[in-house]
Amino acid sequence: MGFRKDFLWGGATAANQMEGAWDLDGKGPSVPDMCTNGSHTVPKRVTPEFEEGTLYPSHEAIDFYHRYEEDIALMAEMGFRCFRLSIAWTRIYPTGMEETPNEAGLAFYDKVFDCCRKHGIEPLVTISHYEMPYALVRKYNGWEGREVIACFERYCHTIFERYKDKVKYWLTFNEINSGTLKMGAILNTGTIRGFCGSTAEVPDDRQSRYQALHHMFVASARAVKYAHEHYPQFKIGCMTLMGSCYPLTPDPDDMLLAQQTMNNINWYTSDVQVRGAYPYYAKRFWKDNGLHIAMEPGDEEDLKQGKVDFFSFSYYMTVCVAAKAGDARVSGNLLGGYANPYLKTSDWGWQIDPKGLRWTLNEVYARYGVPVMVVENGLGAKDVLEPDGSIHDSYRIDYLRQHIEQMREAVEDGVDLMGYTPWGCIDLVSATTGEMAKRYGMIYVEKYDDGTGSLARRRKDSFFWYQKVIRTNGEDLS
Ligand code: BGP
Repeated sequence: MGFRKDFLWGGATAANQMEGAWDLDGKGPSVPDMCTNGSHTVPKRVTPEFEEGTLYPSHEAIDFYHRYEEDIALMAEMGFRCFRLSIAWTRIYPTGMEETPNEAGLAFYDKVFDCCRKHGIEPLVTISHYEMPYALVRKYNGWEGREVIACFERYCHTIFERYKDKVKYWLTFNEINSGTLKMGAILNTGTIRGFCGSTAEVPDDRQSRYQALHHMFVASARAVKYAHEHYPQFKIGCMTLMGSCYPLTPDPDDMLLAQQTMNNINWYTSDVQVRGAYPYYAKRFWKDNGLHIAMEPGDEEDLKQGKVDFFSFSYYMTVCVAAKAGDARVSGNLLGGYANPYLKTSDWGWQIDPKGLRWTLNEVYARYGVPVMVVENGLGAKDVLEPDGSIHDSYRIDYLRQHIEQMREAVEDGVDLMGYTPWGCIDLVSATTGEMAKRYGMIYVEKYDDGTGSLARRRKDSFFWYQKVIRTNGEDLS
C-alpha cells in the first residue's frame, strides 16, 4: 500500500497571483487586476477604474512571467512530478470576446509547458482560476450572461488544440462552488458589474450568482465533452473548495444543518460536474431561497454529456455549524463557521484539521468513486528571512506532514488518490486579502506588502523536507 508509484507530487499556483506582467504582450485586464491589496484586518477593494498611487498586487505579483525558468527549475530540484498552474484567459483573449487569440499569450504558455516537460514535470492546468476578463464583467455582469459560455468555449478550444501535446491534466474552474458564497461574486462568478468597494461590501446577490453558476456548469460540461471527443488522452477534473463542516453538537438540528451545508455549499457543484445532473436537493434549495434558474433546452443534455474524469479539491480547514447562534466563530477559506474546541487555528484564524482531510477524502470517494486529487492545501503563515538567507518554517513542515499522514491513511482506507499539489509552493499573492505576508511556499520570494522587494527566490527548510518526501514517495515524513 502507500501512495501509488506514479503519484503526482507537486505544488499549485494561479496565474493572477503569480505571473505579474498584467498588461504585457497584449494581455487584457482581468477581475483581480482591478483589486487593490488588503490585509487580514483591512479588506481588499475592487476599483472599476484604476486609482493613481494605489497598489494592485497582481500587476507585478512575483513576476513569474519573466522568471518561470528559474522557478520551474527550483520545483524540479524539489522533485516535482506535477505543477498546477492556470492560464490567464486575458493573455489568450484580452477581453474574452475577440474572434482570434493573442499569439503572444499563447507563445508564453508554450514556453512554460516546454520548460515543465524539459524537467519531467506534468502540468496540471486550471483553465479559469479566479480571474475572468474584466470586459466580460462590464458587458455581461460576468457569468450571469449566457453569452459568456460561448466565449469560454472558444477559449477552451484554442488552448486544447494549442497545448494538446503538452498538457494532459486539466481543471475547468477553480473552486467553482465559491459561487455559492458572497465573496465568490468577485473571485469566481464575476457578477460585480459597476461594483466599487471592499470585499466586505460586495452585495449578496444570490440570484445572479446561482444563474452564473448554471452558465459555468454548462460551459464546463461543453468543454469536457469537446475534449473527450477530440482529445481522448486528456483527463479533466472539477475543482471544489472543500468547506467540510461538522455539527457543533449532536443536537439533531445541528446534524441536519451540517448535512444541508455540505449539500448546498460543497456538493451542489460537484454533483452536477461528476454526476451530470442537478442533485435531488437543488429544487428545494432554490424554492426556499426564492431562486429562479433560467435554463435552455439542451442544457440538461450538455450536463449529462460533460461529466468530469476526476474530482479535485482544495483543503485548508474545517468548520463547525450550529443551528443556534451564540458560540465563538472562526474565519476561514471564504466559509466561516463556529470554532471547534478540539482544533487550533493558523495566524489567519483558519482551523487546522489534518484528520478532517482523511474524513473528507473518504466522503468524496464514497460519494463519487472516481479518482481524487488534493490540489491545494497548506499553511498561510508569516515567515522570517534570517540574515544568512535561510527560512526556518518548521510550523509549515508540521502542517504538511500531518496532512500527508492523513492522506496516507485515506489511501490505506482504499481511496484512489492521484496526487497532491500543496498551495502556493512558491510564495505568491493571497487570493482573499491580496497580501504577500501570508506565505504558503517552500520557495520564499523577497516581495513585500508595500510592493517592494528584490523578487529573489530562496529555499525554505520546507523545500528540503518536501524534496525528501517526494524522493521517498511519501514514506519518509520525518
Ligand atoms: C484558495 C484559492 C487560491 C488561494 C488559496 C489560499 O481558495 O483557490 O487561489 O489563494 O485559497 O487562500 P489565500 O490566498 O486567501 O490565503
